[in-house]
Amino acid sequence: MSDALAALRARLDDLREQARSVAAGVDRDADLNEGKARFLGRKGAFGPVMRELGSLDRAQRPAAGALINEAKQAIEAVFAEARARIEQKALDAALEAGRIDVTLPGRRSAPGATHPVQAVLDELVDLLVELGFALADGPEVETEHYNFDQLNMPASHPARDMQDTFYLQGDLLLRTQTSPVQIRAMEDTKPPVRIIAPGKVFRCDADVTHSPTFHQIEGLWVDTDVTMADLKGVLSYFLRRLFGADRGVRFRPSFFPFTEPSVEVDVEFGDGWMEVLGAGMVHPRVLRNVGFDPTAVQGFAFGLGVDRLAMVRYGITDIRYLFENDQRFLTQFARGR
Ligand code: FA5
Repeated sequence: MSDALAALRARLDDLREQARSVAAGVDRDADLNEGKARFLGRKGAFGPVMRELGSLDRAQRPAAGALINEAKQAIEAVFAEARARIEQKALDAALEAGRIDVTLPGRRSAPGATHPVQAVLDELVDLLVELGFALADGPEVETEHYNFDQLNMPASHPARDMQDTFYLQGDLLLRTQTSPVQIRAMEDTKPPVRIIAPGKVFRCDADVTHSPTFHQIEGLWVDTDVTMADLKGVLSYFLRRLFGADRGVRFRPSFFPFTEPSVEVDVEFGDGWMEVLGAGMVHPRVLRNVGFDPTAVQGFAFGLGVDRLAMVRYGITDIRYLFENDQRFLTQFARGR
């Protein structure tokens, strides 16, 4: 080999050595690209080498060209290896960061549960449907006409004070009871009428047995020969099915403008009694208000306090537990706990 070629080889070997040490020192993509450009880029170290090729003897040029190509390829390989190393390192870091320890205990999702009020409501509705009552519905935002007037409580009637009312605009209000659904049902159907109407009602009321939003189920049965004995029979049967035969139940005379006679029903609870419903024989004036003839048809109606029945059912002593959404209270009703 001529001196010129030997010198070229030495120079190329030196470049390879330099490239190897540059490639070994980079660990970021950008540095790698910059390092590679220093050797193989347009203005890289091979530029001057190529220019020198022209000053060699023509006979030596092929051998020199081969040496240069070989060196270039070797340097390409050095940087390709460095790139693979950087990529592998990035992959390892990503895998490490996203590592899942399959031996850790799983995160348990808390199972939901039917709310005690909903559970009792469903149970009551099932029982009443079994007794032949059909479901009816009415709006929560009512008019004074349906919530009061048609139920024999005209504007001046003192009984309106029995239920502290949330009034809205005009003659609209939040219904204080499910009884307006009685009127709507009787307006829609000729006798016999036998419906129940579960739903939310609202009163400006709050203590251990009174909630501002609570639930009632209205019941109404109008036909040609419905009597007070039917009322007592249906309610007694219903309460026995709910609480068993041993639970004390008492009927007390009471007053509602839309029933005559009227009763309230208490069930034994703790050391005393819990009032759970109001009921009575539909007042003749109410029947007339919807176009029925009170000499031809009679009926009974009742309004169950669902939240109170839930309290008795589950031994809950303060109604506020039912709507405070305290998990410690609610999870007690989750099945399988
Ligand atoms: C009424 O609401 C009548 N509409 C019931 C009725 C219907 C009578 C049909 C005759 C014929 P009263 O205001 O008593 O009545 O309420 C009925 C039941 O709802 C009560 O016995 C009680 O169980 C429940 N209740 C009343 N106020 C509240 C309250 N603030 N929070 C929880 N439950 C209540």
